[in-house]
Amino acid sequence: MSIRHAEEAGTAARPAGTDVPGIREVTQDEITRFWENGWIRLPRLIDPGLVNFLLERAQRLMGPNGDANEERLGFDFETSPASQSFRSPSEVDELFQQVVHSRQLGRNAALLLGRDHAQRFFDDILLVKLPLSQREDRGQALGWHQDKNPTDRSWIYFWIPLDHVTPEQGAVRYLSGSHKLGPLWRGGACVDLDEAYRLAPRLRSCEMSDELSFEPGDVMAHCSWVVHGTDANVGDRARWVYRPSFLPADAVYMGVPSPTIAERGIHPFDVLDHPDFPVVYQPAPAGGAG
Ligand SMILES: O=C(O)CCC(=O)C(=O)O
Ligand SMILES: [Fe+2]
Repeated sequence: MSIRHAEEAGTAARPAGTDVPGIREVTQDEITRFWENGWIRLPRLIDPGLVNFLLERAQRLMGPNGDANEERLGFDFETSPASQSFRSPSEVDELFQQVVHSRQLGRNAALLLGRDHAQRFFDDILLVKLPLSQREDRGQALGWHQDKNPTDRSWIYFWIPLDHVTPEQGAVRYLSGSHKLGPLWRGGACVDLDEAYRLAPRLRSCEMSDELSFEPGDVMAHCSWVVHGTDANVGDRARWVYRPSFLPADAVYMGVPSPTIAERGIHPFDVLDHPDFPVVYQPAPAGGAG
């Protein structure tokens, strides 16, 4: 069974670009809607059994309630007060590594971006939005923002709930179509909706996505420059989300301050050719099956 296979394989290091059982390909209809809106909900992209194994491993790293990990200063990003985070679980856990190094997530990134081109894995993070009632400093809304992108072309971000997520737990919401407006303000900077409309009046014409519920295995994908944010977790359970990111292998670093890139000796206008940003998907050679 695919689920057992994924867990058993969890101890063996495998080369980037290996297939992982239990991850499906995006459909043509999903690709079309993604490009219209800048985001897409992908029901059952991942086998729920595999997601459950990831949740168990996330809980080993962060505790059963997602609040027990000590912040590693200078390493875990300051995502507070919106969530408790654990950066780069794929560096310390083989199952996370297998999933983000899987050929399928890379290929899905290429398909969503609309160009059958090689893709790199960039980084990953666990984002646990704790109930506000329990931790006021780790469950607040995350303001409207575009993700920081230090390169010259769009990335793909997979927002992967590791457990059931309901609207009151603070799921991600998007301003549909806003990616077509390009970069609007400093990447990563979070603002309230009025300020977003003041900075970019055309955002008023972008419909806000509904707050959705998720079963384990359902995934959201979004591209660079789509404006998004989350509400607070006013529920009574922690919201577990895993968020890896991918970029085209030929994207070049534009020099936007990024310690993750610069400390690896990558200079402006270089591609991100480094073992920490492995190519996880290569298209089949011309003439081969795609
Ligand atoms: O859900 C979160 O905690 C963060 C969502 C977000 O901004 C993202 O995935 O880029
Ligand atoms: Fe974001």
